[in-house]
Amino acid sequence: MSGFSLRALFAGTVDTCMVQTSGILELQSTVRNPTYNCEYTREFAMKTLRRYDLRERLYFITVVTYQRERLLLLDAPLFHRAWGQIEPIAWVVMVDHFHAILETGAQSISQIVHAFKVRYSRRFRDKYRPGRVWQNRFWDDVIRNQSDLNHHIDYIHYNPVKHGLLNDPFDYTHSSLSDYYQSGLYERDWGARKELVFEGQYGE
Ligand code: NI
Repeated sequence: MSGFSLRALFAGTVDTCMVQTSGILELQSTVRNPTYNCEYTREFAMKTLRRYDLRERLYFITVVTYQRERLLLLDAPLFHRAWGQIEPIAWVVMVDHFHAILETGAQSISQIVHAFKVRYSRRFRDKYRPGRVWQNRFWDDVIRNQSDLNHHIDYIHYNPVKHGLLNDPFDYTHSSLSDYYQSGLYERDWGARKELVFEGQYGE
């Protein structure tokens, strides 16, 4: 992980109570939280996120390998190297697809994903085999607001459970969940107590 820091995304310290609504700890500024009996001082997400144009600049994406070949964990670090200067805000790599949230700037989401695919494919072919690595198309969805962002981050971190690999999302190492946990943004038992159901489409 190079440039991106969760502290930048979740900056702006406030004295308040935090409650856990989905997975990401969110602010409820006027509500005391009996569960946590809180006298919390914590990093708060929404202030800093207002700097982003959430309607146009953060994207959830799903990218699938060619013919769903199960190749993405052959070289797990390659996923990060192939982004270049881009640092996914949240990510999960499964064997035949990945989900991520990206911030776009000068480049469009299509340009960013295309550049990633080209870098990844080149290195993969050098190391393993010739031929295609990725499906041509990918799924993208604009992040509309803070709660939509949290929802999609949760979706990403819960994905290994959704796909039936395990029951506790914290047992899966190929995602950004541990980074979020270390930043205090998840409770350790999140996602393992009961099945979570996410409405909507995600390009699975
Ligand atoms: Ni998935």
